[in-house]
Amino acid sequence: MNGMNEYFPEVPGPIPFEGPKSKSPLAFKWYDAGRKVAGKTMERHLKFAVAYWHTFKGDGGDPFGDPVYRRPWDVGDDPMQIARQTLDAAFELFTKLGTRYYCFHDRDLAPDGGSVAQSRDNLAALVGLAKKKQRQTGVRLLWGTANLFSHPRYTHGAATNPDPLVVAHAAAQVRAALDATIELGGTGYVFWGGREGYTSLLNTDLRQERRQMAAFLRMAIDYARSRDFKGMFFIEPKAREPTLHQYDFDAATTLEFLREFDLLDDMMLNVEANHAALATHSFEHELRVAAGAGRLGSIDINRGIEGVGWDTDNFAMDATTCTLAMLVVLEQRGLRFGGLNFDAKVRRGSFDGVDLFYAHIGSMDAFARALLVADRIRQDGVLSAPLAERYSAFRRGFGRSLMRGEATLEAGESAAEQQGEPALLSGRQELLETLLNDYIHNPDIV
Ligand code: XUL
Ligand code: CO
Repeated sequence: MNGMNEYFPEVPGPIPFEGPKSKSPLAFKWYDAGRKVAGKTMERHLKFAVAYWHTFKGDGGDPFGDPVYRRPWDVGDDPMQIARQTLDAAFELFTKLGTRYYCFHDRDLAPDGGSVAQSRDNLAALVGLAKKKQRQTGVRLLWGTANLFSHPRYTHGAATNPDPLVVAHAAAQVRAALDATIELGGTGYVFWGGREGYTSLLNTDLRQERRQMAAFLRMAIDYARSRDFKGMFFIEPKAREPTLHQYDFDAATTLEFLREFDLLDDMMLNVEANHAALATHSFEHELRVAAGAGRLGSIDINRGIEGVGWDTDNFAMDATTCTLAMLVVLEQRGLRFGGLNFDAKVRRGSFDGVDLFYAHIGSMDAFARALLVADRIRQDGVLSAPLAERYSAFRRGFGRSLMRGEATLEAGESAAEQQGEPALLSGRQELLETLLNDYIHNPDIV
């Protein structure tokens, strides 16, 4: 706060935990940072990160309307002064809210300086200030990234641009963003391929562009490792928007891309709920595909609006979706390098500063309760026991040798002949859905 301005005077902070009976909108009902669940505190399970771009740089503008938020930190003529004010506001919100992490794009933190050198200097100056604030508050950087999609030069892509000079500008930006992430102790670095895709195949060489993208990622990884970066690289799948088709379409496509170009050992996925919807998948599907490959690294926990075909980035509040997500996270024992980044924005009509608090508090409570419910579901083996039972026959006979890669068609034929027609067993889907509901809605469950 610089000892000068307070940007959220209506929120005294820090937001207290008051429990489910509390009626205060500025208190947590479920998120109790120090509470132990499955051997770890809630804070360590959930690792909430505030998204700098939506929360502090969002202006409520949409394709039909001008900016509507009047943020007290977004005033003045000097972009660097605005950046410093924004940083003050950000750390005020983090400390009042009790969120321990944040995420940013290079251009969120500091303005484009008009040249490679000036942009680099701008970022370095803000990184210096952010570092000081991190030290004062204990708030940490979860991941950094570079905005390679807003500037007009990236219209036809950044790494996948047909002009290598554009790729070179992207390289300069990523180098500075990596330096910033390393300096601030970030445990992750994200690549979201905003414009790495096409709007028409008539002017696009797919093979060429995918090779460019792989070479670019390799360059960035090698640079960061040479600078002793010990964190993880995340790639964030998204099907479309702003391009018609993005090369990191969904988790399965992205895993295949990483495998094809030998990047799988260095990268994990940052799965975003709303992006899953754009690929016509459920959030749970994307999380399970990534986790199944051992590559679920971090999560953007926003939510889309059903039936809407674009990235609305609402705050996640839905109990079922959150519970299914936390089940996956618990199963893989957490997100070592990543966390839960909100990547969500308040609606255009929610323009008060206090709305930012209501939004984060509501979503934190939704995930905190989801964590408790998911833990109980796991402890009681509600889903895991029937699942293990369903595949149990693979522990013996033909099933076992199949899984060991030792089976033959002839062995299958003789098992089929000897054992006759298999028993037809119900999948019990509706029963499982009911059990899930019981756990989610039972007020005594946690
Ligand atoms: C865009 C999106 C980004 C990434 C970071 O849809 O999700 O905000 O999370 O570039
Ligand atoms: Co995202």
